Amino acid sequence: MSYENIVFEVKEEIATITFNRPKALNAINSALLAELKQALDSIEENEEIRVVVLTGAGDKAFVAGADISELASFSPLQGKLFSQKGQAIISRIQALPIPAIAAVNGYALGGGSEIALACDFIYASDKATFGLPEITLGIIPGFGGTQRLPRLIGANMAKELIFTGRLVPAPEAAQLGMVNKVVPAEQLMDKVYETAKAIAAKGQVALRAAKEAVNHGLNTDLVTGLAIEVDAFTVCMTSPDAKEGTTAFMEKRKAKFSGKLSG
Ligand code: DAK
Repeated sequence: MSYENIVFEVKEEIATITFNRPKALNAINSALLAELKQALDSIEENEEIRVVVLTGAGDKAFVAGADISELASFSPLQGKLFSQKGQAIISRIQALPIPAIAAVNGYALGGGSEIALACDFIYASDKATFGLPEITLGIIPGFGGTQRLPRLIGANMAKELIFTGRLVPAPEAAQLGMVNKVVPAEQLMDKVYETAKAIAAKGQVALRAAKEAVNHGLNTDLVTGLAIEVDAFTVCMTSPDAKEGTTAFMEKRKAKFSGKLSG
């Protein structure tokens, strides 16, 4: 499949998905969703890819939400299909076995914030703006915003933002705990790739186990979560990377992980 609404690149074990409809501030339409699904399929099928970065084309927007002109033209059933597809595809970002980093370079509004929230963490440029303004359109966030935002920043703050639709500049989003790091716009991608490379160099079994343990644990009580951690830890102990990591420490050298899922 060729891509027209996103750019999909893989370089040095890091995949980058760039939302690419700059004339519409990278708004999400059905065609973009289909291409995002295709890119996620390619990532899941390629064990060489260790980290995925999501960002937006141009210097103005990450993603300015669902494409309002397309939304306005939908029949109820088309709207339902768009919503089902959108939720499923965006949830797949969170469910990817490898880490996903959002590099938010501008407006991340509505579905754009929701895509960023489905990533494992967010770095933002100092020019970025977040927000769930759906309420001003007479709708509510429909791509996971009512669920992921309160889990990240707490119910009361999330409710205030969802009820008012207020836009939040990146430094405030960082204070709220939505964003891990805010950097000058021109340094954003360098900082993101620096972190992506550091993560990609780690043992692949441990990385996947860590992501799964955190994600599954958040959906359950502490006792069950701790049991999930035990299982994930056990999986790590079966991997050659665990042997290499501990041996390297004893030998006072840097670990050389295999980068493989099996021995
Ligand atoms: N959709 C379509 N086009 C958009 C767009 C969007 N979301 N955002 C911007 N554009 C287009 C503008 O129409 C304009 O196009 P031209 O007029 O040049 O042809 C171009 O991008 C540049 O935008 P502006 O001229 O407006 O640029 P400004 O700098 O003045 O303003 C802005 C930037 C981001 C503040 C403004 O464009 C804006 O407010 N955009 C809309 C943001 C928004 O409300 N986003 C939330 C969309 S609602 C669902 C699940 C999920 C969703 C819905 C349903 N189901 C479960 C059913 C999700 C909903 C949303 O995301």
